[in-house]
Amino acid sequence: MPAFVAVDLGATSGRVMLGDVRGGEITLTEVRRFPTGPRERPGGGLRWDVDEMYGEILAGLRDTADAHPVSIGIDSWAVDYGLIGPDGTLDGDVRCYRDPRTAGMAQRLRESVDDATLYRITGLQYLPFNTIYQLLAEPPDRLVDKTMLLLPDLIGYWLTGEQGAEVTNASTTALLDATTRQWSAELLERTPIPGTLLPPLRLPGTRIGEGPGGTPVVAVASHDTASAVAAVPASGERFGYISCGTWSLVGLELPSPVLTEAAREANFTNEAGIDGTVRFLRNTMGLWLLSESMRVWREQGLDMRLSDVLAQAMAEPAFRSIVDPDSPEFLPPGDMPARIAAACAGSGQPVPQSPPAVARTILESLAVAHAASLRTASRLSGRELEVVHLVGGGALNEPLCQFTADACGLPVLAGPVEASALGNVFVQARAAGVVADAPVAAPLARYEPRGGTAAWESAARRVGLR
Ligand code: LRH
Repeated sequence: MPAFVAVDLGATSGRVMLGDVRGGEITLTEVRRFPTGPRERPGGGLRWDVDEMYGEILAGLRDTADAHPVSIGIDSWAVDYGLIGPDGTLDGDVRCYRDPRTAGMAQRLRESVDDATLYRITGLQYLPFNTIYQLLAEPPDRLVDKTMLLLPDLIGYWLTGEQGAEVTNASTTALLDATTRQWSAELLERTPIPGTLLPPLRLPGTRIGEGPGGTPVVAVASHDTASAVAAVPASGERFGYISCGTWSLVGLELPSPVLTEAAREANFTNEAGIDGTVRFLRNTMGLWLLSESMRVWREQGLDMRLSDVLAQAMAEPAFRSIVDPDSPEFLPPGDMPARIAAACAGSGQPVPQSPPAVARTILESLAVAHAASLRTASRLSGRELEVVHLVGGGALNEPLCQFTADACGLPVLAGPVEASALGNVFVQARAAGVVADAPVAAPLARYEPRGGTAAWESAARRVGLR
């Protein structure tokens, strides 16, 4: 039975998984799990401990050796990178996208490239941490003589010695042309970012090189969201997806980018998917709001499990207070419950007074945002939706799945939970000629919409979500 190793790095935990393929079906086994979360370096900003992550990955790979894997693939969150110097070593830290160092960089870029031009070229939604803004925040001489490797490409380089940029993740940098899928010569000309920084592009399914024990390392859809969407068990075209974990990535799979002014104004992104597909989606802050709240409550001495907080949240009154999950103040780590309280007070709504009340606000607000993004995606693309696939860790959050079905007025099919790892294995197995079709995983659960969507739409209007 051929086996493939998926290294799947998330913003709170990383996993090394073994994917066995039998009769076209992929079964995943977790070999190793380790925490990844960003750390503050005193005076040096928020960064990822990539050395520790790499040690964990190597340990996980050693544990898979007995399965004699056909290949290894790596995916992770987008946009963050390491700089490799002329001597081939990592120069400095890999900074976390939640670091506020990019403040003011959008304005600086506008001096040479206006927003409409940037969108026409890249099709990328404005997010303050897009790689282009992170690079502009670097001292310019730091970029001279360097090669930028996005995180999965950096791990791939350490494993094989080969440098490159996998295209699904490269599309999140705002340096890739969404139409040609090449680095944009126009942007390189008009910004101080040196073209020499960007390594050659590679497509999902190409061999990167030889890894530990001679096992090939294969480029997968190395952006975790691209891998997750490749694993959405949908049939037909009329589906929306929510890749729900730290972030909720909410949108549609399309054959070509939507680069209209309306799409730009709605802040929709056109990220590159496998086989030339486009992920037309909007980022919503996601379960980060809840996990960061839980972290703060625990620090304050709360002794409750997430499942208890969620159960008690269901006993709280409906629609008491709604926030826009994408308000910029929710992006950095910190006292999330206090920020949510301030947002409620600031919009004249009752301030949630307990962890379950805050959790209720978060769950309803996320569902409101999910529905708003799907409605907008459908309007902008002209595609009608019949069903929503919610994949990733959020598929285990029953209240969120139910509220999302209610707010969208559409059935929600939840699962698979490990969608990124599944998509990762799928691309490797296809490259090896072992499978042909996208993985089909039985949904964990189906949530039918209850009642009409009017109350949800009015909640959305309260915070100006469209
Ligand atoms: C999800 C994700 C998302 C990006 C963000 C930085 O893990 O890759 O698609 O926008 O992290």
